[in-house]
Amino acid sequence: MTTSFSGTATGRVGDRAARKPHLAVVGATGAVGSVLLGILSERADIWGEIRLVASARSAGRKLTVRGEEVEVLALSEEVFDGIDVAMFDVPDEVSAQWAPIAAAKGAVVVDNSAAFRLDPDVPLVVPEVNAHAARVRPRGIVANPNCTTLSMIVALGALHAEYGLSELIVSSYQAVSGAGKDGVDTLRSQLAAVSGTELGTTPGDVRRAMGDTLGPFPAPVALNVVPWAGSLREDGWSSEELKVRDESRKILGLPGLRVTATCVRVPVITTHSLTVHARFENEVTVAGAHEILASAPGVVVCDDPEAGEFPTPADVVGTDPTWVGRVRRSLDDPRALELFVCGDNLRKGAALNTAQIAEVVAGEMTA
Ligand code: 2RA
Repeated sequence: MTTSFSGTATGRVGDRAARKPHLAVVGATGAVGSVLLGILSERADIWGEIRLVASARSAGRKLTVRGEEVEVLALSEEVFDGIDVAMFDVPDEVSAQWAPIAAAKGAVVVDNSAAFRLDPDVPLVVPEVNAHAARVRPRGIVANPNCTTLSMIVALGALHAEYGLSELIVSSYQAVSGAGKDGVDTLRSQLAAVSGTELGTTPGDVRRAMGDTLGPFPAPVALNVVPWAGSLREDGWSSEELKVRDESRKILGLPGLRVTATCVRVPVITTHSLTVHARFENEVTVAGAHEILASAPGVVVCDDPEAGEFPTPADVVGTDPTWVGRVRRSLDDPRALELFVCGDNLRKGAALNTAQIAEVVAGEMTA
């Protein structure tokens, strides 16, 4: 069956509680959008109409959600008629223009761009950590954090609730799908080019072989690690590193939290990994940390190095939780833990968290 803009969604606040909320997915044809449609099809079906929206270029395509083919509509003011919740996964400038329009038409926007994350009138929400924040949204917009922050923050939120976080030192090992389809295509073609060769044994040989096929990366990513993600900011920091700092502070409600991040791209398709040095107000134990993490919603502990058990992106990809392993108390600091954390950057790092926020908002509407 094919459905399209039905025009049946007439109600606003008055009849919301009596029916399922209507959802728009803006950016439905993108990499995160397609994961989102899969997630919407897997999770409890709380939505009335699901309307799919994209740029005019993609309008008319048919995508499957909840087992039904739905025609993609071009982004316009009218596509928000009757919509209660609008998920946006589009470039920052598109969100900056269109999220306020959707909100003015009465939809609560859940936005996965960086356009509103640090706006004091926009909550930045990870439901396992600060679901309450989604209730206060002066602009009618709730922001979804960046995938790098999201890949670690559920575990850190649980530890913070018990021990009181005072400092984070983070290194990321970021998958190429964080840089979109171009990132994935670039790694796949570079891997094909290096396969079966002796490349990677003399200075610059991989770079010379790749020529100008670096895609969105400043150096070859196959057979390499690249200490860069995002764009250049003051004093040599990258935008990605500042996001880890600013977003962690806002989500945890710790504006003075000391945070240092170094963001690195690695030849992994999907799933970001991070090493985290987390310092707390109180002394920590590994057994205590294991207990906290094992009972935290959305966290899986995988930590038995003797048996070779720790999370790796190749094992974690396609799953929903934040996976934590290599939990150690710092040798020189009884208040600090060392962790290795993995999370699928397209699922919890983007689409899943967006869907979870939207479910919190929908729950309010139907309560
Ligand atoms: C990246 N975190 O991995 C970015 C995507 N939002 O490049």
